[in-house]
Amino acid sequence: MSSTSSYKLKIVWPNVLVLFLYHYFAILGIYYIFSLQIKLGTVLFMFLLGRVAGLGITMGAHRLWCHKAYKAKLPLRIILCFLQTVTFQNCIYEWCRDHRVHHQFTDTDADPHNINRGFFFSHMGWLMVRKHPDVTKLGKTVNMSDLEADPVVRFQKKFYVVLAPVFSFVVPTMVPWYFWNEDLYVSFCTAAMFRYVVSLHFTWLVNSAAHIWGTKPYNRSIKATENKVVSSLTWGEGWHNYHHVFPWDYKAAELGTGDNFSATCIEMMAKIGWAYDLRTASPKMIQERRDTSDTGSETSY
Ligand code: ST9
Ligand code: ZN
Ligand code: ZN
Repeated sequence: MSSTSSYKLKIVWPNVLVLFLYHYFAILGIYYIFSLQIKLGTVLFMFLLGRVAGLGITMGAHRLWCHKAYKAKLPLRIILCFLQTVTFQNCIYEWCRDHRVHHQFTDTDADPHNINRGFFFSHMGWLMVRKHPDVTKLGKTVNMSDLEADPVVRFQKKFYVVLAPVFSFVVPTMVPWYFWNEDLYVSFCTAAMFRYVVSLHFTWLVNSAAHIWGTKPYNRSIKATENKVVSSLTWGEGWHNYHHVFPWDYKAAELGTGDNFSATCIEMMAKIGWAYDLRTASPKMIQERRDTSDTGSETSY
C-alpha cells in the first residue's frame, strides 16, 4: 500500500467491469479453441495478428517513441503506429507518458504501476483505480515535447477513441467471418478478445513479474529483473534490469540475439534505411555498470 497516509484508493468500477468482460469473452474464446469449434484459418490469423501487433508496442511505443532508442522514417512510424493501435493499450502519447514516469520514478508512489503495491496492482490493478496524486503531480515534470511534435502520434491521439476499437476489435472480428466464413461470435471471442487479453497479460508481466523474479546483474538497488520467460513472451522485453539501467538501448538487453526479435526487426529496418541512429551501450559501459551494480545509478528514460 502507498506510503502517503492521506492517499485513499479509489476503484474505477467501469474499468473493473470492462476488464472482467474482456476476460469473460476471452475464456469463451479458449472454450471455442479447445472444443475445436474454431477454423484453422482463424487460429493462424489470431496468432499472427497478436504476435505482429506486439511489435507496435516493443519496436514502436516502447523503444522508438518512449525511449528514442533509434529514429524511424515516416513509413515505419505509420506502420508501427497502426500496429500499436491494434494492441489497444492506450494511445502512444499516454502509453509513453506513463512509461516515462515509470522509469523516472521507479518503485515509488509516482510510479503508475509501483511494484511495492504488490503483484496484482503492478500487473493490472493500476488500470482499475485512480492514479496516485504523485503520478500526476510528478508526471507533469516529464518532457513530452518530442511526442507532441510528431504528427503520427498527434493523429493517433486525436482519433484514438475510434481507431482503437475499430482496428483492435471490429476488423479482427470481421476478417475471419468475411474471408473464410468463421462464425461471427467465435471470431469475436478468439481473434478479438482472446488475442487482446493474452497480449495484455504478456505486456503486464513486464511490469509485474519482471519487477519481482529474476537476477539483477546491472543494478541491485532497483526491483527490475532479468526475466527470460517474460522476454520470450514479449519479443525480448524481459531483460528489464538492463533496460532500467540503459533505457535508450534499442536492444533493451545486453545481447540482441535469440529471443530479442524486436532488436532483429529494428536491425532489418536499419538495413533498408527506415530505422537509423540506433543507440546501444558499449561493452565497456556495460562491464563498468556490472562492476558497480551494488550502487543505484539509473537513467530516467
Ligand atoms: C494497458 C497499458 O494495458 C499497458 C502499459 C504497459 C507498459 C509496459 C511497459 C513494458 C515494456 C514494453 C513491453 C512490451 C511487451 C509487448 C508484448 C506484446 C506481445 N504523467 O490516466 P488518467 C494526468 S492499457 C503526467 O485518466 P485517472 C493528465 O493530466 C489497457 N500526467 O488518470 C491526465 O489527463 P489527460 C486498456 C498524468 O483519472 C489526468 O491526469 N486501458 C499522468 O487517475 C487524468 O489521467 C485500460 O484498461 C502521467 N503519467 O485514471 C484503462 N497520468 O490524459 C485506461 C495521468 O487528459 N486507463 N496524468 O492529459 C484509465 O482508465 C485511467 O488511466 C485510470 C486512471 C482509471 C487507470
Ligand atoms: Zn520497469
Ligand atoms: Zn522502458
